[in-house]
Amino acid sequence: LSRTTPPVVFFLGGPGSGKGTCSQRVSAENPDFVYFSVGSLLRAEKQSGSELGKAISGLIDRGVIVPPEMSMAVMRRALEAHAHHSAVLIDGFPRSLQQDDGWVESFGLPALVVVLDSSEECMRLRLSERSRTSGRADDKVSVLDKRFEQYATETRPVEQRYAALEGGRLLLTVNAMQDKESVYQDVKNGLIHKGI
Ligand code: UP5
Ligand code: MG
Repeated sequence: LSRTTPPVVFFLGGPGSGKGTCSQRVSAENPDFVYFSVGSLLRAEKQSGSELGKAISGLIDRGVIVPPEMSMAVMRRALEAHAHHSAVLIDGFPRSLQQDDGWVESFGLPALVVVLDSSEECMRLRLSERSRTSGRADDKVSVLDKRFEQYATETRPVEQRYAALEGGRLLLTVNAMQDKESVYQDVKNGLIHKGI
């Protein structure tokens, strides 16, 4: 992947805001768009039992953001196989200003940053529902507080950075408390508007 490769779209928003649900649907309806969940890539690395996976495991299970070099390593590997797609959708990244710096330095600015905006109450409700079947170690109530704290202190500043950059041209904020269909339509219209 280089600066000349397909437009990149980041999907940000709090835990349970619907990043995965919405970005996977965009990808499913546009097979030419490749989809990556950095969280899923990290969970897969953990399952693999590799040295890196062991290091990651202790962090994600506690809701802590992994060091940027670890997330960049799993993502770089995944991206290299998909450089021919017409757009790259990245779910749940960058998680911090430091990660964003690392990305922009290597690959340049994203074409669009979609922020799924939701109240914490709404997100908690969805996650407690999902926790019954997700099997995710970090869906435990005890870990949720940490995830919300990391979102507020580490990830919100990334959203604010893009809100301020180029007069907010790179940011698309969507009301994520609507039903799934409406959220999807708003995102889709935003992508079309951007020519993606
Ligand atoms: N749902 C979704 N949309 C809905 C709607 N509009 N109306 C009603 N229900 C809706 O959705 C959550 C639930 O809500 C689902 O049951 C869904 O059906 C329903 P989902 O699409 O799963 O939300 P999402 O935002 O993807 O929530 P997720 O829990 O995946 O968000 P997180 O940001 O917490 O998790 P992620 O997998 O991205 O990261 C996990 C961990 O990995 C992090 O905590 C961190 O430790 C690590 N990580 C890093 O260290 N670095 C990274 O760069 C990325 C991750
Ligand atoms: Mg997700």
